[in-house]
Amino acid sequence: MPVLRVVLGDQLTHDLATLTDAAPGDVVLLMEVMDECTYVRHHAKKIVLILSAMRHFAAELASRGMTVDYVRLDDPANTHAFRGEVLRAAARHDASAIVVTEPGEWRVLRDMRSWHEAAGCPVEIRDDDRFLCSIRQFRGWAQDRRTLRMEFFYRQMRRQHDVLMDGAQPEGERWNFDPENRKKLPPSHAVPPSPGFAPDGITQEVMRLVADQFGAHFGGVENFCMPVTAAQAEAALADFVVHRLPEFGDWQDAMRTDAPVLFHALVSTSLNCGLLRPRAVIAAAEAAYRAGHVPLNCAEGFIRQILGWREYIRGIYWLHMPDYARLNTMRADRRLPWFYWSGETRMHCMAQAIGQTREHAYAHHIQRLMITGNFALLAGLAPDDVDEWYLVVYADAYEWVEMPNTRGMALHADGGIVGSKPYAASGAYINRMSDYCGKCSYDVRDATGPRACPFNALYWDFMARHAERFAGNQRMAMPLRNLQRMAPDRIAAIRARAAAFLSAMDQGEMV
Ligand code: FAD
Ligand code: DLZ
Ligand code: SF4
Repeated sequence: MPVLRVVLGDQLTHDLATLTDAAPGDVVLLMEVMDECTYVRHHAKKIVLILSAMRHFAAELASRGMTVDYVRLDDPANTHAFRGEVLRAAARHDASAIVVTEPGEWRVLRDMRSWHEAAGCPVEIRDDDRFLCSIRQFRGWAQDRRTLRMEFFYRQMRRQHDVLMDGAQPEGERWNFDPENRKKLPPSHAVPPSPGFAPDGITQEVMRLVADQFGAHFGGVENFCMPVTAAQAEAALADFVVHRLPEFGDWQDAMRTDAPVLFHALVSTSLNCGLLRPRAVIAAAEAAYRAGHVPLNCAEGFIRQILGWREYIRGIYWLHMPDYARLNTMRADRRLPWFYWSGETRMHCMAQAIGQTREHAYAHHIQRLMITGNFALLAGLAPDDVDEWYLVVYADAYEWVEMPNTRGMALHADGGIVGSKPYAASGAYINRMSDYCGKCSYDVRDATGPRACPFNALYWDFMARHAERFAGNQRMAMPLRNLQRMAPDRIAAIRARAAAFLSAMDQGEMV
């Protein structure tokens, strides 16, 4: 009797824990199911990515001699749920056991834990060893700590995995080169093109399927060019290491009109569905530094994102779920305005971030955090709505990584588990880090007039609304002091401007 080895759409890694001990005769199950395509209305390009990558991966497994059972979306017997398909396959193959790797979302783990009740055979759920920190190790690290700051976690990971180390010391005698990495990109500075991959026959077939079945979802399938195989993902990584990593750190926080990628890596879609292994990405960046092709501030800044932030965010998710999904410390309850979907707003920064998201299912970190995330924080948008938006719109979004970034880092709805202070910023920050404000119909220097930048009024309104909450927070002392120094009639005018803006927005007016 064969072992049924279940591989989910974000587990497309040849040495996945599920597959390492596969014996001849075992069956690998991959399943395209409606439940996963529709539990949120994913961006059309995200569905193309997953289904195309699944089909390519299945073909690679078969070419390596493995027996693959691939359930397609149009299979008339498809139950369109993981559970239904696993049970059907277990019966079809008379499986002696089911082996699977832990999933990326709580709802799937809860479901998986009950498969054995109906399967009639044991179900083994294995650790996902593609991550460099297991869920158990993170729990151990978090135990007895009052605050879970990423920086300390990151240092431990550097030591443990001997990454960018000089003996027991960090390379360059510093753990973190962030202060060097906050430069504004000069208008004349050239940005290298980012690579794209022309859809092959498999991808084109999936694009037609997605356009047909999910035409009402956000975004479209047109111009799809993401990596869908490990070979393409590796080529994309190599392109980044040569052309963009050498300047990644310097312009990491910069934004420019009509330039969605800048010096970012574009590796999250491949990392998160398994086409790239984080260890390999980190090793490529470190090797480029050791070979003298990449300065330390860029190599360190990039490696921190993967060895630090990515692992830390996953640890936070599993440490705090399922309660994390209900946290709303700031008591934010405003519904998501329609322009998050349409991109129709006079705020040029928001129109850019949302428009690029709609077109590419991608926006870089500072756009996610300091434009759409910052606006949601300042305007008091409901975390459930905002979470859902981020899960829908990005091709790299799975709950384990989306939720702590959104609810925690961007919205501060977790009360400070992820960040010791909210990433709240006025228009001045956006003006400093981008060319957006010069092209906007609002005036970034104004906070009260009819053309005043909404981020300015909303920022001070946010500070005033939450002054008491943040009174004891040292990191909020400066903005709160500045607020206290303002004349009462100035504060009143700013808050009136914020209220008028929010009221217009709530009524669906063009803002
Ligand atoms: P780069 O900027 O080149 O960074 C390299 C890699 O570092 C990324 O590919 C990613 O794997 C990792 N990384 C960087 N920052 C983070 C982070 N904060 N958390 C986890 N990994 C990180 N990332 C996702 O992968 N999926 C999401 O659904 C997601 N949602 C986000 C929501 C919000 C509100 C915010 C603020 C950030 C979110 N991020 C998410 C993190 C980050 O924005 C993306 O990983 C990054 O933009 C992906 O593009 P890139 O590969 O070009 O990244
Ligand atoms: C995102 C996604 C989509 C759109 N479709 C499928 C699918 O048809 N089959 C599948 O195995 N996985 C899919 N996925 C990825 C899953 O949603 C993901 O594996 C879970 O969220 C667990 O992380
Ligand atoms: Fe955004 Fe304000 Fe700048 Fe316009 S002026 S781009 S709304 S920050």
